[in-house]
Amino acid sequence: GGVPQSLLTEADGTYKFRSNGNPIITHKFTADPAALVENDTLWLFTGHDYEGGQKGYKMKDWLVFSTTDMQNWTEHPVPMQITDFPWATSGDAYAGHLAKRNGKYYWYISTNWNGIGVAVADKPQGPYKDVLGKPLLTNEDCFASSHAWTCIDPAIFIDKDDQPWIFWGNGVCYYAKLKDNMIEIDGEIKKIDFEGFEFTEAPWVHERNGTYYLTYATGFPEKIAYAMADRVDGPYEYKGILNEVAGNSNTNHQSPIEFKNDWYFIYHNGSIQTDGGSYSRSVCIDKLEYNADGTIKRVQMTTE
Ligand code: FUB
Repeated sequence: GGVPQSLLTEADGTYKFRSNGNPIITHKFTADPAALVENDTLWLFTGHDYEGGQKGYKMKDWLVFSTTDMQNWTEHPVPMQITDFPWATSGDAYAGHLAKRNGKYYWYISTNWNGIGVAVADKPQGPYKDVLGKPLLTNEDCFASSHAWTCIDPAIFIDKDDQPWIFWGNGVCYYAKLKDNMIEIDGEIKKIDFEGFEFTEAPWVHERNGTYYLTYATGFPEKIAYAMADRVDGPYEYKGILNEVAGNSNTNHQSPIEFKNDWYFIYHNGSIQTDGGSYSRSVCIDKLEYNADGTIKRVQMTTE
């Protein structure tokens, strides 16, 4: 394969491209999408699989893209690298999530073994700086410290009362309150549990019309499932599968988001993989549609 890694052509270091269906980005491999909407712009933060025989999730940096119409995209200069977190000695840039609070942008990131960190910036496109100089959460912070892979995949949700929450996990889904400063855990770390909950990783919480939705990866190869609740901390009720990527990617990591009165389901698949297989992923976007009772329709994927 010959996907160029650097096509940054504009004087300001950005690269403009148009997406023609899925995957929306074809000049790089991208994974683990996390979207943030601000005014008329959708910001898309992703992980970055490498071209050329990457084996395992060996990712060195994260990427940031923006669009106002879901077709014309700007890629911004690389906003953050795993080496910006010197304590992340395992050196793998795993899934992250963006949150805006008090005029600042907080990027919660995970690393393969060293836990979850948080970086801050004044603008969505960065540059981002490690705030704590150490992890916000480590495997030891989780109850099942014997399960070494618990501490990945942060997801932030700021509730209507302004309370920020963090969800994360692998195998077990943890959650806790964040303090208003966004960089300290407030109180107890708890676990999500409900009938039919088979949690692999990639939690994401969103709210619509007073209903809270927890979407997450289940099984392996992964499908995205969802559950509904009346409160952010549950109890959640399992509601079913939203999508599965057919055979070309073991992982599947979703970001459901409302933008300009439509809901979108952003995820990744392995549809343009070359020699990387499951380790050469690409972000895709399809519509997310709700039924009248608030349940979500299975996502109609426009490309496999
Ligand atoms: O990209 C590395 C890991 O694979 C993520 O943290 C998981 O969600 C899965 O997509």
